[in-house]
Amino acid sequence: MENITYHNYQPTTLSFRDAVINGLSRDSKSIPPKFFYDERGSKLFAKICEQPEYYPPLVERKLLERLAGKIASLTGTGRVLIEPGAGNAAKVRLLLDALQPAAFVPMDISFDYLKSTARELAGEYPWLPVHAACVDYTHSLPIPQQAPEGPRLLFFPGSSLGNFDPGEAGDFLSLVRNTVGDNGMLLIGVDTKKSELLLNAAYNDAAGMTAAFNLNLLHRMRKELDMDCNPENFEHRAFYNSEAGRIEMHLVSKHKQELRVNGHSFNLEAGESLHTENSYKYAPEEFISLASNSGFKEVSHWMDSDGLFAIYLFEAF
Ligand code: AVJ
Repeated sequence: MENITYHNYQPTTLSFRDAVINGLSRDSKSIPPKFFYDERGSKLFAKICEQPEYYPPLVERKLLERLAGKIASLTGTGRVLIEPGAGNAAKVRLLLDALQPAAFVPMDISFDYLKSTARELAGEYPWLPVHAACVDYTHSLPIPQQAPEGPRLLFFPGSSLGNFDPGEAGDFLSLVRNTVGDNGMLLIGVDTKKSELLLNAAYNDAAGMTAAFNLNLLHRMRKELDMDCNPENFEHRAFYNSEAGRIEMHLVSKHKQELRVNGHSFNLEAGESLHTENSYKYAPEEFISLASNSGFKEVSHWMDSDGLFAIYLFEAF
């Protein structure tokens, strides 16, 4: 018997429709990046992670492989391990043997994807209780009641935090601080500031996976909201905004066009864009100070020799 429970904390339908109507109504049109991740989008993201230009997954994986034992010596074993946005849970597999968690709580916005991940994990790690929670982690981090008591460790790899504006990032870290409690710890992977050339290449891979991922939003709008928006009428744009310290992704309208949804109609000029994602980059001192404002004290942090990516271990204070 598999040691696994599933929980759906998602309101009946995540309101993609409301978010699209809302986002298209603004002066600067935008759609939140969490809507990238339907099943097709999650698969495209996994493809991005295999592209040579998109350095974060490989660099982070090498760091985690090298550091698993060290990290376990600092956290101890037997914690309840929580991972918001676990996706295919590729990263956590590098830690499970060393960390020997009392249970694993993967969270994801896509219930189908989460279920298949949980099933695979439970098969590969028969000793590990898995309590899967379908949730939009930008709103809450619900821990299933079946999860054991005991000290918690929240794992947030992949620089997912970069999607939040710095203010929201602080709020999210405070939510994490509340969720892990007084003996809690946070292990987080965060992308660093670096050469614009490398950053721009990472979000404009030659195989076009990032473009396909970005354009998938339009497929979703067509399929789920019945909108007449042809992905061919848009192009992918991604660039580093050095002043803001972030990558921006946009879907740029190739021509003047009209988008209709639920009786609303929105005009897009040629060259006008839908802003679909920010991905903030942090220098270590910036990030440590951000975390300390949310009640986390640095235990240690590590980077690869080129300083491309950083992993931080924090404890609650
Ligand atoms: C999952 C938010 C960390 O910002 O690098 C990758 C998403 N978007 N390529 C990132 C993403 C385009 C990714 N995060």
